[in-house]
Amino acid sequence: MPQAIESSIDITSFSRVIKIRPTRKKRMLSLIILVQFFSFSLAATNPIFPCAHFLKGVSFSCFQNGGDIIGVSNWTIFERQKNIVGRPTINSGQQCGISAGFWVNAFDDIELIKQLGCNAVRFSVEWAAIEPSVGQFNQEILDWYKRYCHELIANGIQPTITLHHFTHPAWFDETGGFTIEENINYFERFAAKVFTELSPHVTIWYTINEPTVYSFMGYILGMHSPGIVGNFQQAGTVLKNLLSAHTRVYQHLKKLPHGDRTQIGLVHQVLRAQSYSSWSPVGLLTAAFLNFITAHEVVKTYLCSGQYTYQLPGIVSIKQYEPLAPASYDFIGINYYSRVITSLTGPTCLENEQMTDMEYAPYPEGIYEAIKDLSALGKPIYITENGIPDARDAQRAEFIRRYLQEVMRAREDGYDVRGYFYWTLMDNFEWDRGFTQKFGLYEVNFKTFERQLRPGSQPFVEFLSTKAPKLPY
Ligand code: GCO
Repeated sequence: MPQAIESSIDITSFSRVIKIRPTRKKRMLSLIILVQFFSFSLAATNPIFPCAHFLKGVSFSCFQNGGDIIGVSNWTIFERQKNIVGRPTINSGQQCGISAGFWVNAFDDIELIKQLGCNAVRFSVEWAAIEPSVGQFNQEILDWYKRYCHELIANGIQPTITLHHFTHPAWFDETGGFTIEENINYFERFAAKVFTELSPHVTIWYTINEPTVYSFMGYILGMHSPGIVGNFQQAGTVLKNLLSAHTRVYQHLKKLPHGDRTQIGLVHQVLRAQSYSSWSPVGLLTAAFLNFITAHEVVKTYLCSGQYTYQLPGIVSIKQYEPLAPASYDFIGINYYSRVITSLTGPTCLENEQMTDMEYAPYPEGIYEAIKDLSALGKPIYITENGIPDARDAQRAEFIRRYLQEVMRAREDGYDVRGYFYWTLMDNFEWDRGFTQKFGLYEVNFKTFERQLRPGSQPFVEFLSTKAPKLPY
């Protein structure tokens, strides 16, 4: 077991972790004093954003940008383990560490978000830092998040918050995590605590990021924490419990002060697989398998009717009915990257397409299809993630142009899309791939922590400079 990393978040502990130079330390100290001064005066006016305009922003998770700094998360345990074939769980044994230095640079980086021209940002809160041991909430870190929200608002950027983005305290996993239904209580208590602290300033909340990805990557493919391979029963149970957790948290938060003026939704990754050839059994079977584990219809049916059905004949059958589910989300967050084309030799692309740095080619029409598909639920949509891994920055500009065109086409066709968040602000820790995938609008030098805007990000900057459409409510 790793040691608890830090127990308090004073400037000294930050600097010890990141080894910043004294001049930088001084600059940061004055910045923190300044931020505290401003946050004090802002707290008096209780800043909040009215959701009147289309949101245009960037999305990131605190763990991916900053790692663990207080408390120990499931990913800190996971990244130190070996997988079932005895290799490090993360690409070449990499570890997240302090990643892009979020916990030190967060306030400076607001300037980067502002320079892009964003009117909103989506980020996650780190449960392991907020509740490092069971039932013990770290008020310092909650206050830090409060100041962070104030500072965003002071810069014209609306903070929107994800409560669970793949990471949680290691102690939660020790209790069985989301494999045990009763453990939802822990998450509900954490969510209520964060909401109570931050809802005076935050109107848009995402309960859980990508429940399906959490379930199949962690319990079927074993590539994400906790690294379990082929356990369909657990994968189905975890997905059920994550969806229940979403519904329960929604119901709970809505009853808290400010609940009625906030919008709360679930973030779902739409990932569809199709076979390159219509006759290759391997391609067809792989696509069917991927479509089963990515469980798109399971989530859609649950949200639409409250019926949860996770079934693979002879292997797993889990059913549950939750009558409150259809009335437990104000919007759907869609994470959309692309589709997967399967073949005998593995993932591929069509003749006129070019692979990204991951195992897929861009498929801009897919984001339109995802919007159209989930619009059937009758709720507003936010694109909560969309981006490209492209280390050479050769495809980024075209990717951004074409996907944004599709999102805007969907709006013109009458679909109720209320915002678009690009994944992601800067290069960061891409889970099992470590630091190999470059999704950032800003390139990060992980030795000096310098951030540099990639030329390919320009079309996004142009999009951000256009006036955000006013929403009709
Ligand atoms: C996910 C997550 C992000 C990823 C992003 C790029 O979709 O897995 O929400 O944390 O980093 O999608 O793969």
